[in-house]
Amino acid sequence: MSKVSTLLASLTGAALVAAHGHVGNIIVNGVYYKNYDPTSDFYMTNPPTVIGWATTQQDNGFVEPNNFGTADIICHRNGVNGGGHATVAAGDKISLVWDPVWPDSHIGPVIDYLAACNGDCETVDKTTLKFFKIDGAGYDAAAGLWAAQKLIANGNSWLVQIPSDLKAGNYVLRHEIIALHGAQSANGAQAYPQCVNLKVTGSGTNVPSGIAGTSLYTATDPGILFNPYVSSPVYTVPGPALIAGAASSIAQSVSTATATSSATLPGSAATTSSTVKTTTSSTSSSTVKATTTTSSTVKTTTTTSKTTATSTTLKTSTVATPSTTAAPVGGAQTKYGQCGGSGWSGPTACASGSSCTVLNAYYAQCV
Ligand SMILES: [Cu+2]
Repeated sequence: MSKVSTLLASLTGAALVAAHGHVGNIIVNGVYYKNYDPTSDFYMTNPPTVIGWATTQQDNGFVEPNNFGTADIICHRNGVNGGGHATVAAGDKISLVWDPVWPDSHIGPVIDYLAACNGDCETVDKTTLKFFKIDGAGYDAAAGLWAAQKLIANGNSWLVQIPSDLKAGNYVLRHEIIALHGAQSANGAQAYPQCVNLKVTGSGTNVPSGIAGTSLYTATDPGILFNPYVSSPVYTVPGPALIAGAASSIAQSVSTATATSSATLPGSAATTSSTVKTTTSSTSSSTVKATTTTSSTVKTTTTTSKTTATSTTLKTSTVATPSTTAAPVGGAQTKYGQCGGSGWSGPTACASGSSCTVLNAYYAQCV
């Protein structure tokens, strides 16, 4: 690093404003649920009812460590309950897909929590939620990868498993990336919590104890104030311990949606929009492929039967597939995208309406 970039890093390190994304959709057993889109739904008079919580994250931004003791850390800035929920069975896997593509500069952990709503999640007071950690992946020394980098490699998605012994009921899933690219400076980490409402079915009896969202982290936790730019990071994932029996993450794979569903309103039965058949394709050679077949008709509760198989023929009833972010036009980076920094080999020009701004030696962004 040159003296100039060192100086630049020290000057800008405390004032990082790089902002980077939200969960665009959630895939549950092959069914696609739109999430709240803070970059568009916020501006609508009547935004669609979704399972995700509304936020004032119009800039795709983050919660800064100085606000980790405030209600903003619970379900992102000014989080307001999602108007509906998705139904899942205990033990099911849920894919959370980030939009736009998560930038590779934004290294850090990926963490998931659940909190029982003890009633409808659509109306629960978020400050009463007690979160317990069901996964939390940091730096994988063997692979030399941060969890956020694995998320990018996994189609910008993260697969989360609902504990198989979880008691049936309504829960808020709090999924989060904490970006550490500026975390060597005080107040430099960036938390991107995303909340969705789930109705969990099953015969389990376990509701682990949890803690308030405002008690999850402090600005000086070892996993929050942390310099990731060392050769072999030794990183402690912040927050409470994992619940008993949980792993730091499950094997990741990309979920493909072949049907869409809207959020189920409180007190209503779940409906699916069409016949569903899905394939989950593994990106890990060691992972057994899981094939989930879901048969349902309109106005029936989705029922699933699971088998394990190594391959499947997909009967296509094309409905909707997850939206993808358009590639930069003409080689220019899109707004909020990365356009420079140490090791960066991507586009250095910005689309019209934004310009490439150096934030530190490792990162420049179209803003
Ligand atoms: Cu960013």
